[in-house]
Amino acid sequence: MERTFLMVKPDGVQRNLIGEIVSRFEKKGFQLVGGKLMSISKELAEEHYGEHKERPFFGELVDFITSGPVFAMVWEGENVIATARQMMGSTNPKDAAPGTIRGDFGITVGKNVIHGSDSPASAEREIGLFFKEEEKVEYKKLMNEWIN
Ligand code: RTP
Ligand code: MG
Repeated sequence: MERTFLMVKPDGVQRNLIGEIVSRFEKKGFQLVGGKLMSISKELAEEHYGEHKERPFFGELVDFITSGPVFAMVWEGENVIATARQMMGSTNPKDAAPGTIRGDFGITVGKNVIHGSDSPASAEREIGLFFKEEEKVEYKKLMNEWIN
């Protein structure tokens, strides 16, 4: 089953949006496999956002993501990578549709509430960066027979 890495960013944690965000993915029918409140080191931030190293906003991005705790998660389900990106909305909240997380809760591109892996390769890389094997929990959700 497909898995993705999602993270409530420091602005989302400070604004008490962890529960709201977890709830959206739960209600959709995806399954939580791992989750933890954590601080991100500068080294982990630079590695995680390595693809943006040459961009002018890289320094700000690293400063922001290390500015306070984040809630890191692994979610599982059919097409969870692409569907989670749709549920998050466009990177810039000004372009994000109402009903999406960024559309409903974000205002500026720098503080856009949530991160989500953008491809299967990113998901595998990011899950490996943030979660140890023993931090991921295998369990059968009995309710899933109503979804799948
Ligand atoms: P994320 O990686 O955080 O899930 O966001 P994303 O895929 O939707 O967007 P991405 O292109 O990967 O950009 C990563 C984060 O960098 C910040 N950003 N700032 N100032 C700017 O023009 C700018 N562009 C991007 C955003 O916070 C974005 O989430
Ligand atoms: Mg990205």
